[in-house]
Amino acid sequence: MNATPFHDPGFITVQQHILKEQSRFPGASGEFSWLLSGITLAAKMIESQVRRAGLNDILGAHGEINVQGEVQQKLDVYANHVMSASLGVRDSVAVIASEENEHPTVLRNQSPNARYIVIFDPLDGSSNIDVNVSTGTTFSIIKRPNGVFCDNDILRPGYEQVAAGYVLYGSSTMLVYSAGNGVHGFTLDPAIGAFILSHENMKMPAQGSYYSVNEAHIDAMPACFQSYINRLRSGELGQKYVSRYIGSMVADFHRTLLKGGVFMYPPTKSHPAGKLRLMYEANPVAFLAEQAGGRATDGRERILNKMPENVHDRTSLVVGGTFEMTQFEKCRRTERTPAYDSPITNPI
Ligand code: AHM
Ligand code: MG
Repeated sequence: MNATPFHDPGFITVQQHILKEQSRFPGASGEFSWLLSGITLAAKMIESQVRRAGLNDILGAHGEINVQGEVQQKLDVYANHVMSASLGVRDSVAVIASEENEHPTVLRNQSPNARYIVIFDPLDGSSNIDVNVSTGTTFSIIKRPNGVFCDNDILRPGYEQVAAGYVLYGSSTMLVYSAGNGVHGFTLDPAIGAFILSHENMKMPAQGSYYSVNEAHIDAMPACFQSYINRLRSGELGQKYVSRYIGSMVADFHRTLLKGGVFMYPPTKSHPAGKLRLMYEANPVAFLAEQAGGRATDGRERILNKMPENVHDRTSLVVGGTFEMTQFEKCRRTERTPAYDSPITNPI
C-alpha cells in the first residue's frame, strides 16, 4: 500500500529557516528558534495594529476606547509592550532593553538557560505613523556573560552580536535577519500569517545610484560630510547620484540593502554625536550591512567596534556599498574639520 504522498508546500517559513540556522550554534537545542519566534510573534501583533493606525484614531475618538473595548495606547507603547511580553516568556532571554525603557529589564538572573540579551527599538520612526509612512522594529541579540548580570554587562560592541535584524512595516511587512551566516528576508503572507522566505542570502550591490540623508542639516555637518554629499550629487564620482530620504531608518536602510548606494545620519550641531541609537539602531543595521557585503562607520571607526557607555548612546552612521563607503573614506581623509576631527584609528 502506498503511503500518503507528501506535498512539499514549495516555500520556507522563517521558523523552518531559523531551525536550520540554529544547528550552527552548538548546544542551542531549540532555544534560539524559540527566542526568534518571540520576535516574529510580536512583529505580527505590531503589524496588525500598524495596518489599523488610521482606523484606530477614528474608532478611538470617543473616550479613547477601541473596538475591542481596550483603552487606546500609542503604537510605540503598544509595540514595546508586545515585544517585552513575547520575549519575556522565553526561557532563553535573560535581559531585555528597549528604546522605550530607561534601564534594561533583568528577567532571569540565575538561570543557566537564560543565555541571551535582546536589545530593541519596538517602533522606530513612529512619528511617520500619522502620515502613513513606513516604520520598523529593530533588534540586536548578544550572549549574556556568565554569572549574575549587572547593568553594565549589556555594554558590548556590535561585533559580539549573535543575530540582528529588523521588521519593516511597508507596502508589505518584511523580516530581515542575520545570525552571522548571510542576510535573509521573509515577507509576511497575510493570508496564512506566516513569514515566507522571499529574499535568500541578500547582497548589497557594490555600487548604487541613491544617496539618503536629511540634507536640511547639511550646513550643520562636519566638512567631510558636506564635501561627500556634494561629490555624490555633482557627478564627480562617475555618476550623479539621486536623492531618496524617507526619514524612517529601517525603510531607508532596506532600500540601501536592496539597491545599494549610501544611507547616512551625520553628526550635526544639534546632535554632535549623531541622532541614531548605537545599540538597537546602528548595530543591527551595521551587522546586516557587513553580512551583505557592505560597510558601516560612524565617520571615525567601524560601527561594530564601538564600545557603548550607555544602552541609549547615540552615534552618527554612514552605511552602504563598498564603492560609496570607499569614496566616503577618501573624503574623510582629505576634508578635515578641526572641531570634529580626532585621530582615525580604525576608520571602517
Ligand atoms: P525615533 O527613534 O525617535 O523614531 O527616531 C529615529 C528616526 C530614524 O528612523 C530616522 O532615520 C531618523 O529618526 C530621522 O530623523 P530626521 O527627522 O532628523 O531626519
Ligand atoms: Mg528609534
